[in-house]
Amino acid sequence: MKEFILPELGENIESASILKVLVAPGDMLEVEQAVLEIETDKATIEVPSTVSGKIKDVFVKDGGKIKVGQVILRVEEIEAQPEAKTILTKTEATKMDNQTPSSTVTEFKLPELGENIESANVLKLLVSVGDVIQKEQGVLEIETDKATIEVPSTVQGKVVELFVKEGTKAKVGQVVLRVETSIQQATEMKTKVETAPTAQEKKEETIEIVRGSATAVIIDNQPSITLHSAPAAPSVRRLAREIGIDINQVPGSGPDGRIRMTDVKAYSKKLNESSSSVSGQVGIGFKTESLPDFSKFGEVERKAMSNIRSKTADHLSYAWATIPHVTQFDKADITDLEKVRKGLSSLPEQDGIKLTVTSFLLKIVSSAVKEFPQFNASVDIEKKEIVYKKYTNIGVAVDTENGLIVPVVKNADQKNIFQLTKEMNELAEKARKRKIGLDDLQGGCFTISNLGGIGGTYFTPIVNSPEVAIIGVSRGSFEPVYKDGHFIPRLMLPLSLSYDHRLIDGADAIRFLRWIIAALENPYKFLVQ
Ligand code: CAO
Repeated sequence: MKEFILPELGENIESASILKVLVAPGDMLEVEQAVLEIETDKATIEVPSTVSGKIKDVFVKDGGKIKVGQVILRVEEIEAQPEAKTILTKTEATKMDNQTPSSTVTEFKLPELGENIESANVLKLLVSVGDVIQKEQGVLEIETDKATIEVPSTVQGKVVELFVKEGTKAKVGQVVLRVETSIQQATEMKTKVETAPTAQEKKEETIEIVRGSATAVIIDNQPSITLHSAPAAPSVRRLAREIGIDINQVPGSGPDGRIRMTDVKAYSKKLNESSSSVSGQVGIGFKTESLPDFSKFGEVERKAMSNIRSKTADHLSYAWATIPHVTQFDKADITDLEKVRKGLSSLPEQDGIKLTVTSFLLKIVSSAVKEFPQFNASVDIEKKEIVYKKYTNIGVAVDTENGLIVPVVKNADQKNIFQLTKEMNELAEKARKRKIGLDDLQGGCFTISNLGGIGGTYFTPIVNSPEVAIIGVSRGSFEPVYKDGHFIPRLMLPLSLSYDHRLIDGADAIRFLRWIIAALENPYKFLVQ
């Protein structure tokens, strides 16, 4: 009999509420199978088992409380655990021979691949008949209309039949392969023991017994299987896979080195931080390609990156790799705004403060993010929460000799257009003179990047993470606009809104952009509101 207790859940977490018990006495339990759904102060978690066998007793109930270290269930072990080292002595092996070999055959079917995806092309088979596979091991490489995916197995054991071929189509729900589970493998190993292998044969057996990601070792006449698979729950493996991290490289902080969600994130962060080092890793787990020897093609000069450049590179790589970006383009007719701008800029009482398109955008955007709160938010993917900000701090990208800097105009919604312009100019000046303080660069909610003073038609700005949207402004120019049966010259301003599609839908993005455009096109109406 083996007991399974509630493992450590994280720092300062001693207990949890049980939302659902996912198993019952009599069930066959496998390692990694979820047994409980629990809720702590911080998250809702599925607790995966570290034991396998037939469940004899379950000691917890839905709706109850459970403490770390408390016994959840008891199992009767009937087969070797995949993560444990199984050593069969000759006597044990012979004993098994006298029993009817009870092997279980399990089918693995092509799982759901996403909405409206019913089938996929099989690009590559990653396993063969005879291989011993583990859960989460990639068994197929397939291609759908949307992506190329490696399909991980949900079963473990020895592959006895394969039902798909490379270059053919496979349907969702179709049986891909059948596996026979561990007793069968053990029986096979026993046969090898009895034939008393020579040193050379032992070596060959090592390869033959287990292929794939598992390795086999022979200790004297006792073969044993050591499955070198990183111990981690499927959800943790999935996260690692999604962000391009090799789970086997992640150090586990849980009991027996079990890898937790937090370990994968910490490892990813570490990789990210060391991305500028020579380790060959950049961003979140992406390998860089090594550079050619440029001097073969002509003269070159190498210069160290400035601190700003290296920080910008890290920050933008992170934002680009983690935020699913969409950019929406549109144009605003700023012919009337240009008149207002020139008129207001010449007001003597305004102390020579010259208004620009950026001034108007600062004012308008500060109001727009209040009308559309999802644009003044951040995504906390770890906690599956959205953080809505009740303050309005707007960042303005400033081009400096040392690189791009984004100072933040604080509480922009509470300031008039002249105050905003004055503050923006002071911040830009400080940034250019390298006098900007950390405080001026923090706490931004939304960013404006105006390249129009320099030129350009449209561009695709990168969202300034952890913000969720950024507006890019290109050069305003006169264009013929068809109105009342005639083409008339109008000053048109191209706008590019990039947004985080995890939080913002396309329809909301265009509504937000149209709101800004309406304000730019009706400056009097907007300013007197
Ligand atoms: N279309 C047409 N004209 C524009 C314009 C646009 N989109 N934006 C500015 N202008 C005009 C201004 O109205 C001003 O014209 P006048 O001299 O006739 O009044 C002139 O260009 C110069 O403006 P400016 O750039 O000095 O002032 P600004 O307030 O518009 O911008 C700032 C301030 C700090 C945003 C700007 O100086 C700057 O650094 N822009 C670059 C931002 C950047 O690098 N973004 C890239 C980020 S991603 O790599």
